Amino acid sequence: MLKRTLMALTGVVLIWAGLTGPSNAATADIAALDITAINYNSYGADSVTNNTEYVEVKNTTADPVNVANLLVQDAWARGRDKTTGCNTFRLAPGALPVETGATADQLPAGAVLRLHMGKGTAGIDRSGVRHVYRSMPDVCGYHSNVFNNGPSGSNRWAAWDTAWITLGTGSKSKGYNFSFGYVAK
Ligand SMILES: [Ca+2]
Ligand SMILES: [Ca+2]
Repeated sequence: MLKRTLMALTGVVLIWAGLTGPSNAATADIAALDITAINYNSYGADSVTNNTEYVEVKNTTADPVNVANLLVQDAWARGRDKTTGCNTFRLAPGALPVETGATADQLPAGAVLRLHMGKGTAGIDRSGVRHVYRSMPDVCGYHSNVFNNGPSGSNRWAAWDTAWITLGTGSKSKGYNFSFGYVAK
């Protein structure tokens, strides 16, 4: 009888841990992130060697947010539920550049992170913006540029697209028109 009671109590503890564990935290975390800018057009020719595209997110809360496994997709990837390959960027655990001594994967309160769908070296710039990169293959989008076109097929040259960010079970998106300029805010 005592053993059964202990087992029941253990079950209660495990359920409680599940309710307050990472999955719930991740849903709360996406609410803490806003898409603050999208560079949908590289200045100059759109090529695999000239690809400046990025999605910028900001932690708008007063607490750090764990951004490990943050996923970026365009409308084409989102519509096909693609989480790897073309037009996707999954931020690997440990890939976020952090200040010396800071906890891995934690985007500090108020901090800005740019996820570049192009070539580059991860780092924190003088303004404190975190930069991470995924070099997109030439076969993806238009010579590796994925945000300056529609989903695919007859829509390939559509003057619009949508950037999606997903963390855990929560997602946010921002649509824009590819009409003028280079960066949508
Ligand atoms: Ca261009
Ligand atoms: Ca696209």
